[in-house]
Amino acid sequence: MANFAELPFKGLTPLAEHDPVLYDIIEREKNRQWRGLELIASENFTSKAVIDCLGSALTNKYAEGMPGARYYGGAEEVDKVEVLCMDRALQAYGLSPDEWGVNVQPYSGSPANFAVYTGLLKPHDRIMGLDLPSGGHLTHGFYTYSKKEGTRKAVSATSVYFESLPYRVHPETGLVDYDQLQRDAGLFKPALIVCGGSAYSREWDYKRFREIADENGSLLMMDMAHISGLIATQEQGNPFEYCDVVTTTTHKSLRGPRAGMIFYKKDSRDFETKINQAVFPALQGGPHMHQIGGVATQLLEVMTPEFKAYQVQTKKNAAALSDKLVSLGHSIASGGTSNHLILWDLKPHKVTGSKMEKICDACNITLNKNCVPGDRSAITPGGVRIGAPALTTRKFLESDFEAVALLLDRTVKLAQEIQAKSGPKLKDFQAALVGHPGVKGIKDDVNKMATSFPFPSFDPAEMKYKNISGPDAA
Ligand code: DSN
Repeated sequence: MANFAELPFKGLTPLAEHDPVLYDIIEREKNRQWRGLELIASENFTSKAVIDCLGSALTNKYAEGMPGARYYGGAEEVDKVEVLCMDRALQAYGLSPDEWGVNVQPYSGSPANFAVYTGLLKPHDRIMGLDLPSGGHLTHGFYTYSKKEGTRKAVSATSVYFESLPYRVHPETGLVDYDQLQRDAGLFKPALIVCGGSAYSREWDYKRFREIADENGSLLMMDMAHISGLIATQEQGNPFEYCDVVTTTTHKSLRGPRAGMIFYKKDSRDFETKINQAVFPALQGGPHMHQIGGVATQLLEVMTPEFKAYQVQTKKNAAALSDKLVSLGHSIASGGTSNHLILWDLKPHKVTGSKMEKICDACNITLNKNCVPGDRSAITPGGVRIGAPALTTRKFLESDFEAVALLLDRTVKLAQEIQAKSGPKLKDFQAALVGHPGVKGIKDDVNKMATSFPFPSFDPAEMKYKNISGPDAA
């Protein structure tokens, strides 16, 4: 065995030297992000400042508890980080510390939502949230039916530990069916109604939600994860006027690191104690202080005029993409968008969302299959979800998004052509994409376009892989 005392100290060895295998994968990932068109509505490219926090000494520190009341010593500096983050979070959303409090410790959005349910509800209390195929999130309560077992299957812990009944979007308008929600809530009497979703391109009628909640003695929670950047800059309606609790992730339109936050109303119901104790010790251990540092520094950026301009441009870009697709004869759910994303209904083209996702991936365009209003099966979604936040961060403007629409139009036509030969099976379709000259043509154009735009987080000039097709290109 080596003599420990004589061994060299290796703690300052850079990753490239310490672990060339992992370093190489990260460099490939950087190249992938730079050379492609990132259209996943929930993703974004964060700043170098945020990345600096994530790779900082803050990751070394345990700090269970709240600032000033930790279970570990040596927390004086991380206390300052968390207090700064909490102060900036309230400021960024224009909230008075007398009326609202915030917990910035959730590791991400799902733990944040579950902490609210754990803190404010009893096991098996009733929840109503937007159905997953209507654009809701798993954590808003979702059941599916298992054909194999012949039973209802609770997919997320929300429906394992609580009873949930979904509300839906109207199959024709694509808008939340508030009348159905009102009728069903009157019967179901939920303890909590959740608004917000992952694939909804229109405004939320918070006033109507509040009325329905009040008719049934329900709490009202908004999960603003997707639109938290738009809300901070008043580019979407204000949920804080009507809701009891507002949760969010911090890495979507807010453009911070991956983390979560819970805002709660301060009043006689003492949500503060209940939510803080649900986060820790009920559900989580030590907060990830490097993430909290990253959120704090992102919130500083959120309060700048530049960030407001970014959100305005994100909306313009999503609208430009939608309008161009419509002008090319495509069908967009609800006829367009009021926020950062669109839902493209591919059923008229007889191409499934899964096939479109696969062919786009092969062309270095990243988006995801998604249910669209009117879909009969959630297993084979009839469309794709497309978002503007990430490419807007890279300085894409409306004309650039129109060019993206043309690339998507070419891609769906190519999908139809390939499917006509491969047949309907996804496996055969995917096999036909490999080495296809049409795919290569689109990919080359995508790479040329994407690499002509700047990139935050890291300097492309310093990447190991700079060939625009990427090291793994066919
Ligand atoms: N997975 C996220 C999304 O894509 O919308 C939600 O958590």
